[in-house]
Amino acid sequence: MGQHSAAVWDYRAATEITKDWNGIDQVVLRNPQGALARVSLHGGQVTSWRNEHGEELLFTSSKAIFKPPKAMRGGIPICFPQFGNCGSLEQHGFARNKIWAIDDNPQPLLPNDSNVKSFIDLLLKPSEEDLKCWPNSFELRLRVSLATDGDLTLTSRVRNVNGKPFSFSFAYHTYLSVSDISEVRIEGLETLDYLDNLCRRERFTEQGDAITFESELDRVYLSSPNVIAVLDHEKKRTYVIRKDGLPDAVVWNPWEKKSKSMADIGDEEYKQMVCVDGAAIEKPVTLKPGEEWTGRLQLSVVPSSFCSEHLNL
Ligand code: TA6
Repeated sequence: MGQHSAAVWDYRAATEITKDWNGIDQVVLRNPQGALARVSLHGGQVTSWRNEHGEELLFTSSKAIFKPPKAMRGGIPICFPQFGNCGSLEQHGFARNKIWAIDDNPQPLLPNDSNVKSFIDLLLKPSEEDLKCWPNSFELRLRVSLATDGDLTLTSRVRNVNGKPFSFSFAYHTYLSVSDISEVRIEGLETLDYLDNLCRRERFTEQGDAITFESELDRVYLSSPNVIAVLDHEKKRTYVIRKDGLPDAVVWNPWEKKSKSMADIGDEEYKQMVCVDGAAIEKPVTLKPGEEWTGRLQLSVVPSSFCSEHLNL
């Protein structure tokens, strides 16, 4: 019997660099089953994550402005070194509005990365302009990886490159694609305290046995568990968000009125999206010279039946 040669996975072919519609480099990651992720060097932003059937799992607004320096509305913008507009910088910080570089000195894969089939390492260092508005000597590295089972993992490392100590907040501003926001349930955030951005960031305690949506919702859940489930009723599938180094979770849907006031989202598109962001907001991260912080986010999709039986939320 002929020997079936074990197909050797070509990592380099699985990570392709192309140009996007603005002529900006983007990296396409693929796995053997046909799943795919796209990462733009504009902002280090994941702009697409598709399963092996080609279904898009991240929301992208049909009216997104794909023009620097504005971040594209959708995908996973990187919010650093500030979340929100409570500091001196632009809303959600400058990282998502800068052109990143491909890190030509990436860390090797680790033994527990055995199921990673394609990855890219990006690097953001402050420009002279950045140092004028945020005078801190940092390096921000982002690894985006796609695994055999289609899971998408983002690992960010912020290092204080021997400057004075500095503090920052951080969020993976994750726009998940959903069938109908009014039939979405989020599990794992029950009983937590949250800051309500619709009530001057006042602190409340979640009373519900899950988060559901009937109007605009904009909250930062504090000290949240590292596993959160976002159930899409119509598709009977659940996004499982696993995080590490990211104690808080932002949940946001603009609903109808806010959407109509935003130029870069369709009036009805709020129905097809929900933001659930792994974040470090309530207690900013402080790094002394030479110290490094790591924030990791893993996104999976499972049948909702699996979720309720196997995820002890
Ligand atoms: O909580 C999420 C949030 O801060 C909302 O208040 C809303 O502003 C959203 O982020 C979108 O922000 P962006 O700057 O991406 O338009």
